[in-house]
Amino acid sequence: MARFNVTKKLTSPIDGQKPGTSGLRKKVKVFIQPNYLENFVQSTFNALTTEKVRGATLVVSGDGRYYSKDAIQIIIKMAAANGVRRIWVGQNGLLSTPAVSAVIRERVGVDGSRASGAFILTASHNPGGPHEDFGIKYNMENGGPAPEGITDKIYENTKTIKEYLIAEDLPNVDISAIGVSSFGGPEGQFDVEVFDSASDYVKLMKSIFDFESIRKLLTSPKFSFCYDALHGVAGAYAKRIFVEELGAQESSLLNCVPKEDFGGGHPDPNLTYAKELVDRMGLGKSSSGEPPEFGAAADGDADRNMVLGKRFFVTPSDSVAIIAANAVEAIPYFSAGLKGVARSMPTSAALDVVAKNLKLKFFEVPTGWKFFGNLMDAGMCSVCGEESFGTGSDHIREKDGIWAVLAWLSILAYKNKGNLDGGKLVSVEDIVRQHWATYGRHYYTRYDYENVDAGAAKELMANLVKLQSSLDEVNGIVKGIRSDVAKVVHGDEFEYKDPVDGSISKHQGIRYLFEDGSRLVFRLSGTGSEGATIRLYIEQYEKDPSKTGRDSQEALAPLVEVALKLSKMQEFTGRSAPTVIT
Ligand code: VG1
Ligand code: CO
Repeated sequence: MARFNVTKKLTSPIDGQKPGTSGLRKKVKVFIQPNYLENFVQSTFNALTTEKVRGATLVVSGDGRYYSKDAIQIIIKMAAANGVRRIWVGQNGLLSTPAVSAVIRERVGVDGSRASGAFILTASHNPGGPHEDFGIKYNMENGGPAPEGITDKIYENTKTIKEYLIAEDLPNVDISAIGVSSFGGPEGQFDVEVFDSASDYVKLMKSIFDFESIRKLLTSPKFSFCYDALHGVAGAYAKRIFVEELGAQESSLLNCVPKEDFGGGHPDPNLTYAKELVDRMGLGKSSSGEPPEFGAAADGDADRNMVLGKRFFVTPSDSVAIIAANAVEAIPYFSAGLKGVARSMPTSAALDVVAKNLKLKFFEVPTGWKFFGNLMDAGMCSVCGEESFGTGSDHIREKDGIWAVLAWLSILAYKNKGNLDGGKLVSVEDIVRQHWATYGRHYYTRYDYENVDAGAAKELMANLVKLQSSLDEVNGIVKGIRSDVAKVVHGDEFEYKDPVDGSISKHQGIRYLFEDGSRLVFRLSGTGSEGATIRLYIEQYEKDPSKTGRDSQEALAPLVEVALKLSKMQEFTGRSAPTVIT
């Protein structure tokens, strides 16, 4: 057994290591600076405290983006030096974010051990490669992202750090081969176990869904399917689940080979960046041929999903509402009923209407998955989602891109039980339109202004907060912009008190609520790595079934105009149009 020693290295604080909505994300050139990663990792160990770190089993893996392999070796050496007993690594360093969560919660090591936390190496939907982004976040023993109490402590530690521990002479571990490598340190044995990235996750999915009924759907000549992993880590799971387990054609997988730079693309599953899929589904400018019945895409770390029908886009806010409305009938895991549902604040109120009709507990939390975890741990929430293409359930503590696709396939399989041998297929579009007819429709759009000057973005936000001190003034301005929109009845900055632990999160987005249920929300992104990104969320509720079929940009045009003029978007940012519209 190779032996290693522990070295104490002197270091000094590096600015800007505050974790955002989901971990620390920076350009690769920032991350590879001397001590940058080391400072953050040691600050995390220190925040967790020595008692929790010594003897622990921790997972280290990610979406496989550029710099991951080096980062994994550094974290292994630091973990060994900090007294960690075991490190688990997905083969080749690959684990999707939902798979990490599943591994923490479900996996038993070859020696019977269980993991109590994880470093996830990903910048999620941000591009990868030597000139793009790297990221790291820490997940806790429940499988979910570290709560603000911990991320705040990590950040404080990064501001005062003086030294870190590392086993410099520990040889690099071969993470391409499954198996256990053991080493001897000053305090005893240290193991690195490399395991198959997909099998625990696949097992979990099989325990949630009726694979047999999904297989019938996917292999029916009446149905056709397409999945785009955008060269993210989802590809490793898509092949195993959709092709090997469920019988989909190999040709239905697009971009399913994980790449360090995501093939040069932006691994963000939306109508702008998932271009190939969007074209295939008949929604692009260069679309040709008959589109498949169902299409979906994932982001870099496979926690996001975009669901499309033939020439039809399902908004993520509608998607979570539709999954919640159908879960009990269509998904065996939920057959005993839902414990409750939750959405992030900027997500449309489509889920609220379902909760009300089905008499389910309902929660509105700030943006970021970490806020759902407490509700789930307390048994208060089964299904939750965000407008940003994140959907999931209490099977793990992260959003789950492939789970969402399996949920949709389950609903389609359920609705088409009698139709596969004869009769007309109930399509994705049919399901969504039927949902609108029952519950009403929430017209919804999001405008993103990426890489705006950070000072200008702050001023724009401050101005919107200032305006809220007088609703009369706001209404005067609004009426001057458009006389056909409803009155603003409330304006605030969203604040959340966690019903489980009582912790309070402030400044979670600026809201303008209108008399007819419409909403304007303004937030600054917490996941960008350059400048600031302003997000503007616009929503309007339509209950009249005869009016739920309009084009959403057209239906929302008056509110969009109000939002842009009220916020003086162009004046502050110099932008006449957003970077992305979803
Ligand atoms: C964005 C989304 C948010 C999501 C977060 C992490 O955050 O808006 O809903 O939870 O990304 O998703 P922000 O602060 O940029 O708006 V992922 O897939 O990037 O981990
Ligand atoms: Co992601």
